[in-house]
Amino acid sequence: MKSNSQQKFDSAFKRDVHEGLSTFPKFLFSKYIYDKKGDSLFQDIMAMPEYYLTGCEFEIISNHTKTIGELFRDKENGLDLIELGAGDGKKTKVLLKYMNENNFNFIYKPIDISENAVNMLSSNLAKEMPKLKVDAEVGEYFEVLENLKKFDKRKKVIMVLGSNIGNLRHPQAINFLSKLKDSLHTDDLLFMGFDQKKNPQTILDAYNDKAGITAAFNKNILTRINRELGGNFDVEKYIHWESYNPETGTAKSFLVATEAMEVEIEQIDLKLQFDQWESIHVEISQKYDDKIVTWLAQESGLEIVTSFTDQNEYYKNYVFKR
Ligand code: AVJ
Repeated sequence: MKSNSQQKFDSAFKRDVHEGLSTFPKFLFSKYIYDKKGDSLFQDIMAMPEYYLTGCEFEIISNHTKTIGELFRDKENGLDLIELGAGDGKKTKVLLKYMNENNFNFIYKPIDISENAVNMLSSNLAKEMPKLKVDAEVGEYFEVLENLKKFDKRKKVIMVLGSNIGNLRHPQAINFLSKLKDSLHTDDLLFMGFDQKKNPQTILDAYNDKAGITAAFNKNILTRINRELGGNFDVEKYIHWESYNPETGTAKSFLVATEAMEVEIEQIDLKLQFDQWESIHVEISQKYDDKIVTWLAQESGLEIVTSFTDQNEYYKNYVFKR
């Protein structure tokens, strides 16, 4: 049965914002950070010295290009390489180049929730690798999973880089992995990046940079609500707060109201009250180790084929099959 709030709104964004800000404790989904400004702030995050994830995964893919590529190869029919959450494709390009130069007969299918990111990647690839066959798509993970069934004619490799799975709590991650498994045939592979547990300070620093880029990134969700839904958040009156729990491996970010405030969001007809120091939970970035990944795989019916890590063992890319 549909609840009232589901019937009232004409977009998921409106519905989710209404729901998240009407409950206690307040929350918003981090996927809504990524508009044009959010995409560009995330690009800045990936370039920060504190945000080690991108560099580690780049190191892994660069140091093991051949091994990884050859795992993907299908000599007879070639393959479809599908990337969920492709972003700017900086790390993927290393693999694409190798595959392009070594007779892999393949199509690259990048998928991202950001139309802006997909367009930039497509035009960039057309320039840098004109011979590459690219078939880009805008969409959300779970929607797109259904369409993966189209790619059933030959070997398929699904990639999810950047520890993007870390935005999901374990039950959702298992749901996501199970659906990915359902779309895999015997010879298909899943190549996925998982940021690892490490010194808690290193993790905190990655999500709490001194220049305030991560703060601006998280606050962008309020700016977006102001612009797109007619909100009147006084963005300056919220601080970004990061926490990391070494027991669970969960990094969580919050926006915290520095004073009591009233906020109105016109288009969803919502008036809300913030107490001083009340929080909005905006993101989780889960950290993993082999035990957790093995457990997630087991729960999802996947088998770990192999894994690759960087020199510091900060980050790991796992290869799964069903
Ligand atoms: C793109 C979800 C992997 O959680 O590390 C970076 C997003 N948020 N800094 C992450 C993010 C703050 C990032 N993911």
